[in-house]
Amino acid sequence: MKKTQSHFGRIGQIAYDGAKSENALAFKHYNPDEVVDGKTMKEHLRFSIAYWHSFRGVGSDPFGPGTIQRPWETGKDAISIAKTRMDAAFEFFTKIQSPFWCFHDRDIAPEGRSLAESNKYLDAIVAHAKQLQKATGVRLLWGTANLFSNPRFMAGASTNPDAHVFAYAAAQVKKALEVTQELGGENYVFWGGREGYETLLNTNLKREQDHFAAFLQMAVDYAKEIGFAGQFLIEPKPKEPTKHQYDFDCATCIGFLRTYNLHKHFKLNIETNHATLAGHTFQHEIEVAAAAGLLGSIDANAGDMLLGWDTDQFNTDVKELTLAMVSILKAGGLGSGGFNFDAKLRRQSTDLDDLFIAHIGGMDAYALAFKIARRILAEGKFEKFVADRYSSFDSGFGKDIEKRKIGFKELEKLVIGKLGEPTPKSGKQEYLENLLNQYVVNGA
Ligand code: XUL
Ligand code: CO
Repeated sequence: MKKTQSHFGRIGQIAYDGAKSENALAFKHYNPDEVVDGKTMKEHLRFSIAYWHSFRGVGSDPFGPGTIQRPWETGKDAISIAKTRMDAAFEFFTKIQSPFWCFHDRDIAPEGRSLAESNKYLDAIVAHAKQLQKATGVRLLWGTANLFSNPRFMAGASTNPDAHVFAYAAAQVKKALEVTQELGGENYVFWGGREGYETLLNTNLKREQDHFAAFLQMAVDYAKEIGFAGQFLIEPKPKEPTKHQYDFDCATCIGFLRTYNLHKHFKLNIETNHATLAGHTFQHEIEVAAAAGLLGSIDANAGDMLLGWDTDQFNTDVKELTLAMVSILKAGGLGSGGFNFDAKLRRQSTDLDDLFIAHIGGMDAYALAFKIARRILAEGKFEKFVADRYSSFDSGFGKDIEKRKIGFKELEKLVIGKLGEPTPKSGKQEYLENLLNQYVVNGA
């Protein structure tokens, strides 16, 4: 990044200004350098910026073209525009104090007329990204391949009925893995773009799922061959673009990975709006992944409860995020994962400021939720309530059930004998909801 050139005019580095600040361009809760338990907030939260939304998104929707124009989108050819855009991106990552970024291969470099030409373009931009990473200290949380935009992938990539398309997708992921490794990527994501179907009238579901598993195994094998040590992540989503996506939700992915003996090589990248599209809460998906030991990373966003599609909004719902943070912290954190803002500006948010304001809001909401969640866990009220609720399994016949030492016959004898009818015990839902509200209102 040339020190002299700023793509963001008067906007400097965003600073922490405290909870009472009225400055729209300051953090109110995210203090990147604040040390909590021996680690800075920056290290705890591992925020990441999504290149596709923040630097390729223009606000287009099915009813109209883009509304957002960026001053850096000029240059003599596609490669030089891509480089200038990337300079602007790294300036933004630095100014917003995000330690990580994420990309799809085709976000950062233009697609060529052949795969060889696309790879050449990608190499040129990756070399540029490597310099920028070195100059700024910003790291790559994950890389991925876009296997859904080009018309060749209209019927899917690894689940395409045409083996030729499968081969193309394999070649593209091979390269995407190599460049992710080149940039020190800590993870590699598989979001199932068009891996699903529109109608079963033309689909062999079993064969497609077998092919999908074969594809993932090839990725595992190739990563081993080249010594890529990053974590593989699958990102569940129930629908959109296809009517039915194979990676429907966390539970479906866990079943799929275990069926094909891939679970040792993958974890899950949970996106809030994908959880809600599947009819789940964000926290539910985190708990399901954590219970299977597969909690990997988060695509941090929100949907709109009144709309049935993936609106990818910035999440400012502190209560929802507090619940998510409690579950994440209880599970031991995200490891090599992080919170990636897979979120875009609304179509009418056309100012350059809006890009900062949106990320500030998201970062602040996660930071506040993180602190509230830590207080909740330190005080242990919910955990104690839940532990007491299950305490009948801590001793006696309850313990024998958990230890698998007892069966139907013994339990029948107990019920007919000394146990009789169970006494009802309140679940105290309203009490717990009120308690949660108190934590959220009182804040950090
Ligand atoms: C699509 C989505 C993707 C993945 C990466 O809904 O979330 O951007 O995160 O391919
Ligand atoms: Co995503």
